[in-house]
Amino acid sequence: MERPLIAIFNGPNLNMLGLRQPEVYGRTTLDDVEQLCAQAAERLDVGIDFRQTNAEGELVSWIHECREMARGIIINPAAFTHTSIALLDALLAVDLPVIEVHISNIHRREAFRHISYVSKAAVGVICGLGVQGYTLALQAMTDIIMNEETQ
Ligand code: CA2
Repeated sequence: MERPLIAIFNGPNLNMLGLRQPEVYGRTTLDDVEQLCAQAAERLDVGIDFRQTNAEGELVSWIHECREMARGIIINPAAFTHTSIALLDALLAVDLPVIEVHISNIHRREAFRHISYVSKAAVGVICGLGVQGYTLALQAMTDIIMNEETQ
C-alpha cells in the first residue's frame, strides 16, 4: 500500500529559524527541522511534504491542494495564527485532520499571541516544546490516519 502523505506547512519568517532570536526559537534551522521530520516519517512509514512561505495566499492555496494529495495537515502558521480567518476557512474547507504546532509557548508570551484563529480547525495543538513539536505532531497524525483506516 502507498504511504499516506502528511503536509507540513510553515508560515512567515520561519525561514529565519536558527538564524535570529535563538533565545526564543532555539538554534535549529528550518532545514534541520525538515531533516528531523524526514527521519521521523521514515520510522513511521509515512511520506511528508514540507514547505514554508511568507505569503498568506500561498498558504491558503497549498491547503486547498491538500484535498487531492494529503491525509493530514501539520501547520505552524506563525504570525498568521493570530490574524487569519482565511487560513481558518481554508483548513475547515479541506476537511482533513489538522495539528497546529508552535515552537514557543504562545501563552507565556504577549497577549496578542494567546489568540489562535486556526485552533478551531485543529484536532490538537502542540506549543512550547521547541522543534520537537513537529515530530510529536507527526507521530500523533500517523496515529489519527491509522485509526481512520481501521474504522
Ligand atoms: O512559536 C511559534 O512557532 C510561532 O508560530 C512563531 C511565530 C510567531 O509569530 C508565533 O506567535 C509563534 C514567528 C515565526 C518567526 O520565526 C522567527 C524565527 C527566528 C527569527 C525570527 C523569526
